[in-house]
Amino acid sequence: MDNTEAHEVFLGLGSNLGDRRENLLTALRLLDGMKGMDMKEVSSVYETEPWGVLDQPSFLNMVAMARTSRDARGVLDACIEVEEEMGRVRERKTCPRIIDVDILLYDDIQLEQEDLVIPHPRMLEREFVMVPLLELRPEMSLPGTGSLSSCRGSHEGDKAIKAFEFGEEEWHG
Ligand code: PH2
Ligand code: MG
Ligand code: MG
Repeated sequence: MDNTEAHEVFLGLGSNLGDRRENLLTALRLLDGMKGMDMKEVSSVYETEPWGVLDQPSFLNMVAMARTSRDARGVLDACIEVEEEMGRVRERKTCPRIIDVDILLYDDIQLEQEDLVIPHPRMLEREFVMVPLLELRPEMSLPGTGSLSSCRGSHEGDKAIKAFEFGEEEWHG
């Protein structure tokens, strides 16, 4: 038996290609079904304007919290496996994608590796991350940065519009 309760990981999910709602749901179910991953909480789903490269379709974004027995690298493997299983094609870094799953936070670790930086280095600037994250954890603090509630003023949701919520029975197998 693995200890799936050991660590808490927050994931950012996004889709701006195909059936975006279905893509998010498929990703949640696949992640929940992976060894050592137990999906616990999901935020509402937000319609968001593309950030960075503007010339692409708008996104649906959400944040999910899972308990896991995997280490951070193992969670990254799970994220990539789900993206690949869903047929994501990595062309340019910024092109439209059926699914993107990023690690935002893993317990309170700070990690800086070539392909894995935790906390996610750009999350504080991104409404499509901060609005759903603060929905789940209004009192969240970030290792190395402190309380996030001070960020709330600059993330009032004007570019992340709440679209709908999934029912737990939809994503919890
Ligand atoms: N992801 C990006 C770049 N820009 N914009 C929105 N609204 N949502 C995303 O998930 C997103 C983005 C790169 O991962
Ligand atoms: Mg991303
Ligand atoms: Mg990614």
